[in-house]
Amino acid sequence: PPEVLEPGALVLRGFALDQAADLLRAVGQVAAQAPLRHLVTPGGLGMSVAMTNCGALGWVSDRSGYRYDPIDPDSGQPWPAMPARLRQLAGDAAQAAGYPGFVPDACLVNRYAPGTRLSLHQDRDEGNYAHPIVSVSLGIAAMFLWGGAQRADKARRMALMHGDVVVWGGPARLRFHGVLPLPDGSHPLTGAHRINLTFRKAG
Ligand code: MD3
Ligand code: FE
Repeated sequence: PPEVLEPGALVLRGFALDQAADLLRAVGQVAAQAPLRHLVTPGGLGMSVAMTNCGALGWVSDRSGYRYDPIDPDSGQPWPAMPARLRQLAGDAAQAAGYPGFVPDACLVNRYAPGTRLSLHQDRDEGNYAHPIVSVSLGIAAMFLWGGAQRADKARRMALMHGDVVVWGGPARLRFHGVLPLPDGSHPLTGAHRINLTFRKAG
């Protein structure tokens, strides 16, 4: 059963476990068309997380800022379509967490190598905060940081393991969050990496 983290936020431990290999195959097909890359922040630093997208909209960052874009700036082509099994999994997880009817139009693929971290931030580039965000963890486990409504609020730590799905909606939608540096390790499906899929309704 889903475990409530706080009102609006639920973790579904192992929800994606039986589909993990299929999901990673689909991610491989996406990355063959739209390769993983290190985006540059508006401040000019390269992000340590490697990213790509599938779906009608993709999250991108460059010197001019953050945005959702229908075009992959590296190829000049639309992002690869969101594979049906990915969209289906996100919808099923949202439903299991109490958010029926979630149809994501953006799937951000984050790849963490050993030492890669994601500093504390909010997800606020989406058009409508009424929709939840669904996140799927695959491969090496990471320590997730989950804070409050203010950057300075004390953050809790939670291990996110292969196959775990987290749904963030309602009052939890704008929580500060991040990921601690990925430990060294080896996973049969992802090697030294962690792959995180983040599904959003961005448009
Ligand atoms: C809590 N990704 O892509 S997923 C991101 O593991 C991002 O790659 C992390 O933060 C990762 O923006 C965390 C869990 C997550 C995603 C979105 C959230 C937690 C969230 C939105 C609001 C609150
Ligand atoms: Fe985020």
